[in-house]
Amino acid sequence: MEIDEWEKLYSESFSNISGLLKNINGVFVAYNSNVDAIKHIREHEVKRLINLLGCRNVQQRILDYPRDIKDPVDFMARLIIAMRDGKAAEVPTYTTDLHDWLMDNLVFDKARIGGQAGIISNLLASLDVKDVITYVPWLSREQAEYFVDKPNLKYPVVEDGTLILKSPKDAYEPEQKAKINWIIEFSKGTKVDCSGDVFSVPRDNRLIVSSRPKWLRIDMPNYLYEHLPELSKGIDGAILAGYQMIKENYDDGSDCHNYVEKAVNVIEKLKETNPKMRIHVEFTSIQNKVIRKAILTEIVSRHVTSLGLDTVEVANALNVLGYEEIAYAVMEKDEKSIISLYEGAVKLLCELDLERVHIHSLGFYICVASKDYPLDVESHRQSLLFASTLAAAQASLGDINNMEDASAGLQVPVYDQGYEDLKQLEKYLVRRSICSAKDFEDGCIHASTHNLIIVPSKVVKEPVATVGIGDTISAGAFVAILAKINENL
Ligand code: 8BR
Ligand code: GLC
Repeated sequence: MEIDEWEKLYSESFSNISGLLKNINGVFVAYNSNVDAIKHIREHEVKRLINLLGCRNVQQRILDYPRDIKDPVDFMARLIIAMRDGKAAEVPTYTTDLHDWLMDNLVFDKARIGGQAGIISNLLASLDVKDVITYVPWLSREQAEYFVDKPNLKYPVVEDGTLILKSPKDAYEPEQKAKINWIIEFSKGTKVDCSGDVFSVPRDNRLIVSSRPKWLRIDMPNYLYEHLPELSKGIDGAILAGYQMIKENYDDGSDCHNYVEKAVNVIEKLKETNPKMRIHVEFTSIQNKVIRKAILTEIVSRHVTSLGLDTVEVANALNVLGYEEIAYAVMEKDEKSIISLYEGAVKLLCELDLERVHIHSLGFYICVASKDYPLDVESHRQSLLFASTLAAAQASLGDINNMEDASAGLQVPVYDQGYEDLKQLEKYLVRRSICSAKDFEDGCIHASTHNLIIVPSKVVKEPVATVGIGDTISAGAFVAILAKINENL
């Protein structure tokens, strides 16, 4: 299909899906909402911070590759690594010292809702999805203010033994502190000079410093847990994220296994009255490999139906599942990496016993679905095109407040580089007789063990910000699919 035919399909899919979203009865979204303090860092600011901390110190720490941030030098090292590679990263910090240092030395440009669950809840509520039930175990007053003020966004509480859905603004814990993450966005072309070691940032991206205070728990009080079957009766699906915050060990003697078990119990409880409920997990950057593996093999595998991830996350996931070679090939910046991405998607689908794996990359999306998925490949494709339109709207406007904002994404052209990149995968699949060139170009493939949907995506040349676009893509495609499934009922 030529690019202009894709553009036409984009408009048709957007109008089809936006008209169908009303078919959704409700969606449950948990766990991680936080406040994002966003700073777009400029060349002179990077230079000032390097000078302040000492270039040698920073260079040494880059070699150490800190997996959590204990001091400003760790921060600077991870920032330079992210800028050098143009790759997104999320690194935890366990004290508030860095927050204070950043406030003194950098200051943020704006604060907005953060966390995958927070971003997704606001997006779905803004698109007028019925009953978006959001849950965050640490709902503070400050956090509640960042949720959109819409009657369809609800927070579950239990009063006198009865489940009530309230606005988050009426449900917060007065004593609860806010979780504030720092998002350092950087632009393509920014020059960094660390004592003669000079590079130019290859693409727009960001480093996230994720605050992990001691009270942070991926958990749910028992009284709410007991009401989950009642809550899930009226909804079609759940989007779960935030498991990366599970720690190996806690001060009170509990460990990751306790929290993994709780996470699985919540999913099973949701399915008690609604066994067919579709559950999507949005993956993310998880530094700790023990936790990364436990999330995939113990929470996602068998319990979840759908997984969303970006390319770095695909490599990370494959790595802990024992597919180091494919993981390595995904990260290689050569023509074959897209083939490995596809192979990796199939491995994840089979190994984790999923119905659907959706990979988003800059320029194209690859989705593999099980043969028995109750939706045709054309509907999957419509869902991906709807998601890409949302991503383009988010990248151009920074925020999507309603369907009209979302439709602004249609003005963004399909990225020709992404369209070109797909040709390598086409050659590979056609050569192996997995599909015909025509099927590949239409993006709808029936392979023998799975279905495959591939679309070129819309990319904004100068995005307002990149944080949260992945969440928007995955949530957009997932609810589009729920709407399509309900249309067929
Ligand atoms: P994560 O947040 O999970 O890393 O996902 C980011 C996604 O945002 C990428 O996979 C890419 O598809 C999308 N994206 C980025 Br980054 N920049 C974009 C842009 N300028 N326009 C549209 N999509 C973008
Ligand atoms: C992670 C970060 C959060 C950010 C989100 C965007 O959840 O912790 O700060 O808003 O990713 O995807």
